[in-house]
Amino acid sequence: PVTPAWWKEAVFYQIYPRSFADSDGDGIGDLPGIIERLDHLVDLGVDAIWLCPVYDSPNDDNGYDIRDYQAILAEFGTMADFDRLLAEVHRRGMRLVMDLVVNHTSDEHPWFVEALRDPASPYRPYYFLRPGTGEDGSEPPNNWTSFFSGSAWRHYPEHDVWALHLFSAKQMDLDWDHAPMRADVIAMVRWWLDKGVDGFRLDVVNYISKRRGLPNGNPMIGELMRFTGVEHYFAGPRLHEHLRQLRREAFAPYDAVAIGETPGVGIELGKLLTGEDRGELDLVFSFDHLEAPGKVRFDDYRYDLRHLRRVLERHQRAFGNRSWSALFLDNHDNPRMVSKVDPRPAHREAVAKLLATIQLTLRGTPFLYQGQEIGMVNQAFTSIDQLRDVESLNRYAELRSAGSTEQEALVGVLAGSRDHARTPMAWDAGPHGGFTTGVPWIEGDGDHAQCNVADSRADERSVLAWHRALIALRRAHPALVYGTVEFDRSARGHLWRYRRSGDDGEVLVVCNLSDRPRRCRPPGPDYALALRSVPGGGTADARLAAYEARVYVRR
Ligand code: ISL
Repeated sequence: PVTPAWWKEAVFYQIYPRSFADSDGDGIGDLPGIIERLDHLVDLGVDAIWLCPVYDSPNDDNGYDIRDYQAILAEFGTMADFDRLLAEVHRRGMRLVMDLVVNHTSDEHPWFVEALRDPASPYRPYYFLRPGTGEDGSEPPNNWTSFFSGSAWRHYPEHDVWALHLFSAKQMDLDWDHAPMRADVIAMVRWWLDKGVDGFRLDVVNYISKRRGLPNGNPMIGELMRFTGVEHYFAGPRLHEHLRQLRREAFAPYDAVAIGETPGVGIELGKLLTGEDRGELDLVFSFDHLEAPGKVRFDDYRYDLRHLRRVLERHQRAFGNRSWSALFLDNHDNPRMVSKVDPRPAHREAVAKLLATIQLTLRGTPFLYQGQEIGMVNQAFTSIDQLRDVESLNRYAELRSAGSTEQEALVGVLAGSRDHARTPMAWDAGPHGGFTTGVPWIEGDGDHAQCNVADSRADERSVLAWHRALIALRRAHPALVYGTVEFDRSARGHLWRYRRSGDDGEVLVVCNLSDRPRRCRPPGPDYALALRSVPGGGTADARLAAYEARVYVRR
């Protein structure tokens, strides 16, 4: 038996505001733009929105570098626009979850400005400001590296001090062991919850506790991506304690949902963080399924869906009834999964439908990312000038200074660039896909003529229609939320078959994970075919087309 909760039943939809809908023609998505498009989400059938950061920010990392937690980024609108958005979301019976970025702030946040300026400032201990090492202090305090290239330390020679930043040089890590800092964060979280937001997605929240003394990292660990130091903070000594305080003092009094973004925690720690008696998080995002073994995001390769099957089966078997997990394939930090699986346009729709089926019928809370519902794919970027993301640009510069040619450096960045997921949402076949009447902050490559919301709505066989049907099916069959999951051991390799069973009945899912047709004995007459992703053939058809998915309901 599973304890019921709205966030277990909900289908979430992630909005990346900068690229969703622009209402005023400045080329940048905004809050009024989101409001204008809310009915698309109602039509799709989603229950809740995760809104990426909309706070005041100098935008070094598109809002993940916050300057003021209690103000709205001017490009996105005003606090009045935000209040209207929240009211409009609630009026439609949906919920709104915001992004909480409290591992770090912008270097332009007043706390950091003060901390840097005045060594005696009460804000000094909010951050990791340390003297340099080496004879003249010209070496960083330790060997940790930034996720966005180079050392994790920024040197301020004029202040004779170094500041820790695990991400960009404008994203300064907060010291969670400092109680007054935690109290300020908790007050800020409560301020938003008082407004009525329904919860938060907590950015890299498993990184908040750093090992005291900040010892050097072992370069062998995290070697694949050259991240040195991770073992000292990816699940630091006081992580659970800090999460419990945040839960107790901020989330619990409002019954708000806490969704952790937790890169690298693995199954056991994921279970611990979401354990229902532990008072920490409700859901976690884990990332183990996103790359094939031995591969990293920047490798250019075809993703074999048998890997997805292996990881998800292991995860689903292990997670049990007392902890819960988020299910996602796309987000704003990753190239589009459809492109990774099979970049050939002829397979796009089938792959998009197959992925949707997996995501919406397995156990866990599905998070769709904008554009996924119409099958948006990666962009054919051809020049570094088209890229905007700080991670891509830093990596490119790093490769160039290590001796790569322009072409080599571009190739080294393209496959993994987060910008693939950040191109404008395609609303219609018009200029810039109806995203803006101006010049978009990042260009799309014209693909919106083939793939957009307006045309998809008019086509009952579209990827959009398939998402809508799956979401409706999920709503009609609680077994798809609370039921057990059982994987059919006789179906091997590319043929994936699993059952979701609950008090209300049973749903059977059959997937062909390959680009070749497969034979598959249809289930007996007890099962009615509810959905089939590839048109043609009858219920008893024993041949699955390339990437076909079918969903049967037991009579
Ligand atoms: O290892 C990583 C970097 O390549 C990732 O797992 C990284 O930790 C993760 O993508 C963190 O993402 C979140 O925090 C970042 C921000 O840039 C991302 O957009 C956000 O989702 C820093 O705030």
